[in-house]
Amino acid sequence: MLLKRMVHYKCRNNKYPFTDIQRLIISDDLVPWNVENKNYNPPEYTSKSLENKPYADKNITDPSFNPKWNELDGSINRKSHEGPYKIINNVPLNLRGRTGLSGRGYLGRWGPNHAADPIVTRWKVNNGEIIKNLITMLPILQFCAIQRKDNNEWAIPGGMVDPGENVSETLKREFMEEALSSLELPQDDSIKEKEKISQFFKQGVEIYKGYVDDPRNTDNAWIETVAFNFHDESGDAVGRLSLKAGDDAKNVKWMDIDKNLELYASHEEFIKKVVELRKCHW
Ligand code: RP5
Repeated sequence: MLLKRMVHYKCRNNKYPFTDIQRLIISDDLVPWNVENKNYNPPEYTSKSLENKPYADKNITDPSFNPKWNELDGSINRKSHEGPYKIINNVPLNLRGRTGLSGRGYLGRWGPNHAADPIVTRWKVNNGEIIKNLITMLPILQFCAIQRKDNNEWAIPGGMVDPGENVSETLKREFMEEALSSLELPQDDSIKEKEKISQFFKQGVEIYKGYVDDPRNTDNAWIETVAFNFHDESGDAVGRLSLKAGDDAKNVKWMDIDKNLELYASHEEFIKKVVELRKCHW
């Protein structure tokens, strides 16, 4: 069966984040690369802030830049979770199609930029009883949400996978940095707590793997993620820890899940998949 992929819209028809660069306006039908659009000539933008950054590729025209597209390139993973992507004139083409902007924007890598998203959940309780929604009569699930410092949007506390890093390590690390502010903890602090958290992060369920409709995506660079649900059924593991925003997060909280959620990038879509898995209120 052919899987219908979502059309991206958060990286289309708007200004590129924190710039005055307006993307070319592209209607839904003109998004796919295989639909001819002879006059397509989008503006180009690659942030100067990427120059000489250890996590960033060189300019595509730099003769010393010889990436192995669609492969594991040393410790840099240039493979997409969704199979091979096309290269035209030595530049990767966005998996979902046109975004109205060429270049790399703020993204470090040409092609896929790999992220990981830990969706940590617990039941909403009152005096030990799980609270149900009065209309659907289904239990209410909460997830640990952070408010991003860059644009104030609420999101899953995800982050980029470091070169050579195992995704399971990224999932735990990002949660600890953004939701528990682990970067501020003294090294020897609460060793028992850390052990408990490590155990908790061993029992995740994969929810989604692939393209993210992130506002930073361009025609030649995009974010992909692996999202895992880590559920604290009893609420005694991570569910009872005091959350503290850290690193790229300005706020953190347990957020009730329902269909009115408005989250960063494709994060609502990932939460919806957790709802199906946990059979809870939406
Ligand atoms: C989203 O951006 C991913 O789903 C992940 O949550 C996040 C990674 O970017 P940073 O938070 O590191 O900026 O597309």
